[in-house]
Amino acid sequence: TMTETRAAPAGAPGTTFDAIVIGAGMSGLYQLIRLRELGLRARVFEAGTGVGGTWYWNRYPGCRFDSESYSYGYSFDKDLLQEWSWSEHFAPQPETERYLNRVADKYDLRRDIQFNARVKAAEWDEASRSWTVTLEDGSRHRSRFLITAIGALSAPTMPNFPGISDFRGQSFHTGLWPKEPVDFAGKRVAVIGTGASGVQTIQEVAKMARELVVFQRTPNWCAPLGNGRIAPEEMEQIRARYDEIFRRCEETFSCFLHTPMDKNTFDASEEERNAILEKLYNERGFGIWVGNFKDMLTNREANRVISDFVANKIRQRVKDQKVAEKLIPTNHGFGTRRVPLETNYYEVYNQPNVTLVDTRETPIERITGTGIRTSERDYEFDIIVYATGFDALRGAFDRIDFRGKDGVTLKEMWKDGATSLVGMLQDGFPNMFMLLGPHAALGNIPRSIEFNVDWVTRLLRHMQANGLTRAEATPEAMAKWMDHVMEVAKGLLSMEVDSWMTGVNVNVKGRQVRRVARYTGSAPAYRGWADDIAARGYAGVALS
Ligand code: N01
Repeated sequence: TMTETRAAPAGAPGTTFDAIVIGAGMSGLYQLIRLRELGLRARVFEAGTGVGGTWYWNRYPGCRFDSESYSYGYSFDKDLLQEWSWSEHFAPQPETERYLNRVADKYDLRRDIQFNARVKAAEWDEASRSWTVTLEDGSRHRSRFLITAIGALSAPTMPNFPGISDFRGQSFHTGLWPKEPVDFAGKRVAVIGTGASGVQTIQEVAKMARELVVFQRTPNWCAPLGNGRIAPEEMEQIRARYDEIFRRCEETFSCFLHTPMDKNTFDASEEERNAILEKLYNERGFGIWVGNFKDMLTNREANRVISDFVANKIRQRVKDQKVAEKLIPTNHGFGTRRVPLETNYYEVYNQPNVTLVDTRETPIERITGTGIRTSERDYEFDIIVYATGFDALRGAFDRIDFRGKDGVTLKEMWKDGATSLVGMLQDGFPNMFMLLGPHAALGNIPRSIEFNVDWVTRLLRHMQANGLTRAEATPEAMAKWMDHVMEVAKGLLSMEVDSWMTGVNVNVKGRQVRRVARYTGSAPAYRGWADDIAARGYAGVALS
């Protein structure tokens, strides 16, 4: 019965499993379901106390999807799709966390998940062809296969200001938000950072705080989310269209419902162009970014057209033109960094209780016991919110001491930047499979997760069927894939810009010179590469 299995010791020290999965977010949960289907003894180690990954840790006010809810959920279970209702076109975090808990319940997943279990190290042993995983509590666990489900944006980073621990008020990083509600009413609040997390936070906190000061270093190009509630009848219609919705996601460049138009910017007359941009700006979701003219992110002149269009929108929406100009990016074009989607974000700066501080003009010098000191003055706060982002793409890998063949560490292997074979394998690290590893397709992430999990599952099934116990990417296949990763990034305006997408987080490290941090090709091209490897009997993966 359920009670008996729940009562079983969760990974008694020294237990041996067929597969260990690190992380119980969207990747880890789905992988566990598939591992069970293969009849494998699997154990998931999760640092948090609940399932959900991103949707467990990021509980800041305003946190929600930027992908349409119904394109974001799992697609593998038709019953689940029919049973679940999304309340909004872009569901808020509590709903997504409930959804993932529902999945965990439906499949009785928790009995194979050990919570409060942060993985510290993982070491390959060639003789036994197995991994030894060490948790922070010192316990060690062995398994044939090691699957990392640790996320691409999961290692939060703090700024390097002095005095952070001196602050006597409350302070929070958006990506490590407490479970207990934070009361902003009547409080003086600072938000540092204006990426997607900062923008979502600012919109909400501005409604509650007595005083809100936003510390912005680099403005981002934001565009309207166009959210709305989904009435029950509309949800019925969506449910009836799920096959079509997921087929669409499979065809598009980044697995969103939106994809670039088959048209260049200057193919359209100025009048036509403005009409198209106006429509995209007022539409729901990422259309303005990933559903725009197809040359917008490669042709500098085309990019100027859309940048000017959005700059004018900001000028129209913000009353004080000095503030408006501060909110308009000047060092990068529209869409060359991740576009935060917003609901009345710009209007927040028209409120009397909200101030914008440009930290390029007046840099933050330190955090004090009572607030923040800039080069200009001291500010007093009750709450400081750090919306300062993540050590993206590989930060979660760097936190774990991975040791592969001959004791080589993954850090050493990646000292000039991460490498991979289709984002999932790394030579020197046999039987380790990365879900959403470096160079996996990102975009609408769950679509990529499902593809990665299915690909790994298929490889495991192939190994089972053929009595194989060891899989390792070949250096030749790795080199070929990495050439492709470099090749597709050529000519992209986004490659000229510092952001987590180019692997830059100035609190941690600067730009990689020799390698590309993220796969910038299309999701169909990515899947094509990975499927081709499988179709050719795992060419490029040495199996024995
Ligand atoms: O992180 P970010 P994020 N002094 O790196 C600033 C996904 N996401 O958590 O640009 C001053 O984008 C930093 O300034 P600058 C989404 O993919 C999705 O917001 O480096 N400022 C920047 O403004 C997103 O792209 C959703 O100059 C400092 C901010 O902090 C990704 O996660 C919602 C600083 C960091 O922005 C990351 O977003 C939220 C310093 N020392 C996030 N250090 C949804 O779709 C950093 N900053 C639901």
